[in-house]
Amino acid sequence: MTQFRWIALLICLCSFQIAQGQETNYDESNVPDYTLPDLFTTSEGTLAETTNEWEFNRRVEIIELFEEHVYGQVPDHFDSIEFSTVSSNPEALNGSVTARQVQITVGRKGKSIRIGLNLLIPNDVQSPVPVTVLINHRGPENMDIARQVKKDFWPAEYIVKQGYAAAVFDVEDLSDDNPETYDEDLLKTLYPEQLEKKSGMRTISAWAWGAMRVMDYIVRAPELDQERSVLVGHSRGGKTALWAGAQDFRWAVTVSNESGAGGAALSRRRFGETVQRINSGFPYWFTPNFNTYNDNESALPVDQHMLIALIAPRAVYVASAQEDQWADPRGEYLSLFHGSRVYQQIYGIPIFLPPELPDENTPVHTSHAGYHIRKGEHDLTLYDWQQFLHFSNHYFGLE
Ligand code: GTR
Repeated sequence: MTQFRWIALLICLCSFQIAQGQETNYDESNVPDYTLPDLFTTSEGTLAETTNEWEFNRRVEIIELFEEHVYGQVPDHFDSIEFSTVSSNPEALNGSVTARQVQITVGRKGKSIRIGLNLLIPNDVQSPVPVTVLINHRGPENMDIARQVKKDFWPAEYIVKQGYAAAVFDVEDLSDDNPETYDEDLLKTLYPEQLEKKSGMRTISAWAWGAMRVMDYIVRAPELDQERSVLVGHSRGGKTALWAGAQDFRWAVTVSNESGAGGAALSRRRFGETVQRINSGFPYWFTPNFNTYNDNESALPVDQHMLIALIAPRAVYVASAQEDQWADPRGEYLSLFHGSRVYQQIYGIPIFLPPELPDENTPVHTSHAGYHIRKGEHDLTLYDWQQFLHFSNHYFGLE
């Protein structure tokens, strides 16, 4: 082969790889120029300036855009919901905590699904107690109510010591994290019509739906304080937390830990995991319409800063990890930075976040928006939980 042919073949292979989305960009200088969709300008070109214009017009429109193009719908209709206590031990953790297992049964059109909820509620705190809920996608070892298995992913002892109830549910009760079986629970049982729609719900929306049913329990449990509720998700769970918190006003604080692509990270930066990579790796997470934006992010009518904005005026927390470049820490921070403009502009709540990514292990906490980038790798650690609760304590006036 001549030298020319070799070069031609190499160019061809490289462009094929790029077309296949195999190249991962970790170089800031390769981030393309991009313009984010304006938070406040509606598709008709009008500007949302007042709380009413934001809440009843632009905000509603943004939710519909996320449903249509990214996550699919989260249906809010069902026929029945029941809560039953499966077990209760008021003497857990040397008598300091009540351990309770709850079963949530939701029915529609004669069929039903069940969600298990594990709770550890501190006994010595004045009721109703603030509550954290973890969206768990890492299996039973991260939600052991008997505390035989203890992991920092759900550091229940620490959480209850801070005076919060620690609650956790398993995403697999809603939708398996599996391309073959993801539709077997919530989707096929309660909302089969969603599978027919191009903007139908898939796993992230199914898991967000589950978080909303957990909130249905919290508002009915007299010992839990919905007004001091904190929804926490890590990675795929973080994407879910943001999508649930964006829609469900009942959560007081929404926490995204290292949620990356399709979570807090700005899609248009194409840094680390891209829309194309996530859609090919996890085709069952997002609505089929999201594929339209594979290597075509600038055509998206939304970007992830708008998801953050939907949470206002309630509090939002975004966390990153320095070695987790796949999740694009800078893109996660910039989402918070741009999205949090809504607090000041619509609600008159000043948020002073620095324009550049904060230093490692140096949390930046404002009254309604918090951020930290932790040293180390992709994970949900005790350090992360400590920052979430420190921020929440401040937001709830607990310190
Ligand atoms: C990765 C995926 C990310 C993130 C992560 C996780 O494989 O690409 O989007 O969700 O998994 O959930 O830990």
